[in-house]
Amino acid sequence: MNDLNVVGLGYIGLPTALMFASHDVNVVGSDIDVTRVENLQKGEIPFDEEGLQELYDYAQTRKMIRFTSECQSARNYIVAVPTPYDNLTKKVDASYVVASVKSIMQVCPDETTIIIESTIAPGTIDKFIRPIASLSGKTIHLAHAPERIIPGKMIYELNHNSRIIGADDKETRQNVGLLYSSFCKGEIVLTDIRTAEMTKVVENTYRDINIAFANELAKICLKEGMDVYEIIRIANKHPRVSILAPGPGVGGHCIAVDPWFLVGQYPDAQLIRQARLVNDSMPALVLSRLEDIMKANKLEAMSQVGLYGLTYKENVNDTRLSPTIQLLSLCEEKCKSGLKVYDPYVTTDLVDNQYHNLDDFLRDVALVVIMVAHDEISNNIYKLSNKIIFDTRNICTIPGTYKL
Ligand code: SAJ
Repeated sequence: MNDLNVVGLGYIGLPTALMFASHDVNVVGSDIDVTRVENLQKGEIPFDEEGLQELYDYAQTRKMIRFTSECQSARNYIVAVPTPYDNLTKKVDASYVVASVKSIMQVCPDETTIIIESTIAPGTIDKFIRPIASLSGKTIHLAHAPERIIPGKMIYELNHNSRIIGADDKETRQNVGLLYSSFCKGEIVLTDIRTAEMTKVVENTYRDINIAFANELAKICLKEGMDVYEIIRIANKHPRVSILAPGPGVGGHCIAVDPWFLVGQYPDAQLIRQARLVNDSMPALVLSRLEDIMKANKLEAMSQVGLYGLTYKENVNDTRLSPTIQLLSLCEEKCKSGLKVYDPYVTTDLVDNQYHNLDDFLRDVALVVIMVAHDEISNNIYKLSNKIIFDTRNICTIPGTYKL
């Protein structure tokens, strides 16, 4: 029998499945997206991540992984599917997790263990998953092992980060801990399911609030004509102060999403809600500052402006909830168009007026807005010396550069 079926082969599921398969665990990776499965069978990886190709090649040569579009019988399951939030209620939308667990129930043997890795609000397993497991009539051991890996450093962090494992009883905790210790070199912390659920959401919420504080400081400093980066740099010399960096907004499907789970469930969580709103307001702030900079430089047409970067952060090709895309949709609402856009990591056409070469892009614009601090632009910053520059990431030291 297969040791493990990883359900959901996205940003988390795929590296996780490959990591287990590279450490002598017999893995089936399944995904309802048939094209993704066929591509993986052919050796095509759906996204770029340092070390992922090597991990894939290694797992394949060891013949420890195969890919299918349906769940298979296995001793253990890991569910790593998306958990968005409901736009209206802000509560977690657990429908993909629920659907995955229902599919697992069709094929799993008795005494199987189902580990949810997807980020979920506290109480989600009790409310949505436990009833499905109970109804099946099989003995199912439930666990929550939320991931903590950061895009751009996923493989390293999979190996080295500490892991939380929440389960009902000591035996399941230890068994799941043992499974993860096949590759995980970090500390494995065993706890109960609700604590694991809450801890994961709290970690991302902490970061969101810290970024919101930096963004709020940027707004205050802008009014006062002060340099927010210098203030944060000096404040961070205090032994107990560590403020993060302001930026054009918070993107990705983790930090911009998970705090909403808490707000949806606990509407009195004012600080968490406010932090989300501050971070969500940043693309609008960048646009209004851009309009001021254009006026000051007598630029009238948006077509003279280029946005550098489409991804949600540096050196990844992930564009989910990207601040640049949010800014572009704000422009459309105002009936403004013509903004030019370039990102070295986005090779398909995603938005209007998108370029695929840095030099072509720079040739056609007078003002460049640095939205993402990819290494490419840091290494070629000299190419901006004859441009008006609005740097939302604080990477450019050319005199006259506008900052947040
Ligand atoms: N950002 C800022 N200022 C900062 C740091 C980040 O504006 O000082 C912005 C980034 O540009 C980006 C967004 O925030 O748009 C989020 O990026 P990130 O690098 O902070 O985090 P993610 O979303 O890529 O990954 C986070 C990580 N969580 C924490 O650091 C607590 C990662 O460890 C989690 O595994 C991941 O969420 C997840 O999957 O939950």
